[in-house]
Amino acid sequence: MLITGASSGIGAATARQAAEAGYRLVLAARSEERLASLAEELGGPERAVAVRCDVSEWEQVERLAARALDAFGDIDVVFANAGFGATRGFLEESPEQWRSMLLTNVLGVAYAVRATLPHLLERGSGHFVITSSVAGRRVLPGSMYSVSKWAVTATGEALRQELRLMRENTSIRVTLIEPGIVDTPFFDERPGPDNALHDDDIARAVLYAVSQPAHVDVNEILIRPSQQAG
Ligand code: NJP
Repeated sequence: MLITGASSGIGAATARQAAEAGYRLVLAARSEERLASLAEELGGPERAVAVRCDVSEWEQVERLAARALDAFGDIDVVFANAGFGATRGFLEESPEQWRSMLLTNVLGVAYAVRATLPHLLERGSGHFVITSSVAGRRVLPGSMYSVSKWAVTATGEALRQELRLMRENTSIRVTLIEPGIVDTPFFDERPGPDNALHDDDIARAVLYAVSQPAHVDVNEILIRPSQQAG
């Protein structure tokens, strides 16, 4: 399982649960030290490799896919999960922050698909799991983050339709994960474990999707903490 955004939060929790389930892992993010210590925790190079990768840079994502194939010879699951947010408001943040967020959240997902799709098509099967958001299902006021996540939701569905309608592939599955508020370093001021989902709650949803029988394609999982209304 190749995971982007594996250095913390949802990606790291999913790496731990996937390791428990027997997956060998390729962990990608920009924070090399955190990735390296997670890879070590999960069993070292035989079980988990850490690859520094900025998903907004095509060459780095291409190299990531190559490293994954070098390490393990095969990719079963691509979890395109890296992403970050922005303060709401069209006069907040900066044009550069928006650019960086859109490159990471939107193009980063498309690059991960592009870099690994040839391999999955060649082997004929596999699973793309993509982290969108509740904000990718409903529009939030002043939210460029929500704009980015609508594009991510569209990417998952466009990919699924391409596989079925253009490539006549019925074995590669596509799952969009759409979390509500999760208590992770995504937030500068974290909501706290009592007011939000935990990273492990989302990891369980990922493991649920990838452990279904081959004929079951779980397309979307929208998952809110019980307290969350909108
Ligand atoms: O947040 P966090 P989450 N290239 O900050 C990485 C979505 N989501 O686990 O590069 C490569 O702990 C970053 O690593 P680093 C959210 O939009 C969340 O909550 O070392 N990697 C880290 O590993 C995102 O898509 C909530 O800084 C890059 C990871 O991304 C996903 O869940 C709600 C990168 C972020 O981990 C995981 O976020 C929701 C880059 N350019 C959706 N930029 C929520 N927490 O409430 C960042 O609906 N990363």
